[in-house]
Amino acid sequence: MSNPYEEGIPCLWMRGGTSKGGVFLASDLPSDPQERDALLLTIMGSPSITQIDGMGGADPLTSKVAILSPPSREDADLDYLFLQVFVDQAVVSDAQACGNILACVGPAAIERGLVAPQDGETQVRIHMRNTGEVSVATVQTPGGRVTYAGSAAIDGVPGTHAPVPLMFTGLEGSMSGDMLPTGAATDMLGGVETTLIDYGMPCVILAAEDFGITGTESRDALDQNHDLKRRIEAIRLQAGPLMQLGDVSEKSVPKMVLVSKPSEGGVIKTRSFIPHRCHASIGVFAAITVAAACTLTKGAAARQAQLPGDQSFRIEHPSGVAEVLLERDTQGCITGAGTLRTARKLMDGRVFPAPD
Ligand code: NQM
Repeated sequence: MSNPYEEGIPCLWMRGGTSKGGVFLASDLPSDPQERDALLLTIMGSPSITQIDGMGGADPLTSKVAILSPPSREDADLDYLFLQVFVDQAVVSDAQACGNILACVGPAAIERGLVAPQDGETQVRIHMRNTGEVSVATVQTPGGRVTYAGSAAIDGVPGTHAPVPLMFTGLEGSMSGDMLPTGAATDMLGGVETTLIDYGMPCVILAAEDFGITGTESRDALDQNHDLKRRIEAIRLQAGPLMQLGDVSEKSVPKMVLVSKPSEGGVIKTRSFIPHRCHASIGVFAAITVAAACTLTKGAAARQAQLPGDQSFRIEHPSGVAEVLLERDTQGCITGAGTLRTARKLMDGRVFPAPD
């Protein structure tokens, strides 16, 4: 029987926020998840640290996939499934969301005819299948066409582009059931104080100083610090089951976030491991979760945070600052969150899996 994918698979290659990946329609991919994942591994060129035989960029941030399909619930315009294609392991994981790739989902849904554009701006309600929430993205559509040009800038991406504001509600316990899955703001793991928290992304918050570092080190320096990475991974493997995530040895969650005092006018400084490489900036949901951790009464984030007088939480990271908006009620409980991202269409064509 001939290979149905021999002629290539329709695909958009897009940047969303500070990440990059392939955007597919579910109807263009195998419906069997195992068959689909095997195909995506060959498209990205995984497993291989260089991903030389595929589209992946040899970095978890550029080895990502979004799969779009018609909505499975009435309060959404489409479904979005995020898949992390591991670079050096034959693993494709749906066990996390991605708020950066989410930024290109609204524009891609309009480009692919899943959502009708308005003249001016188009609000796209995106059901994030990984975690179950609906996010609202606002896409610039002057004259009923998506535009990627604009004056919005985000740290970690050169130049300016059209803004894509993203708003969220109901992020508490996105994968862990509760915002504080152990019921406590702090737990001792591996001999250090940790905060196990999930407000959009399961994260383990750690004080950089507890690992003998300042928290201002570069991504490369931290990636070379094998002793640090071993200690962090041992804590991560213990945290997984405590966060209702099961055995996380082959999962990309929880993310491990080292925090220290801010030095660039932000709320807190971060260095995050996602989970085995240090992030060049910080994930969207990880930044929102760190902001939530800053509002707790205990823990390394709360202790070192310089809380803002308004809703704007600026989270410092290795390439600048991520802006997070946290809405809180009069009791201080978080009721919603948001962030500003940009996106860009890089390629619209057909991608070819490895020949049989
Ligand atoms: O936390 C990287 C990214 C992400 C995920 C990661 C993300 C998020 O920067 O919402 O965006 O944590 O694996 O794309």
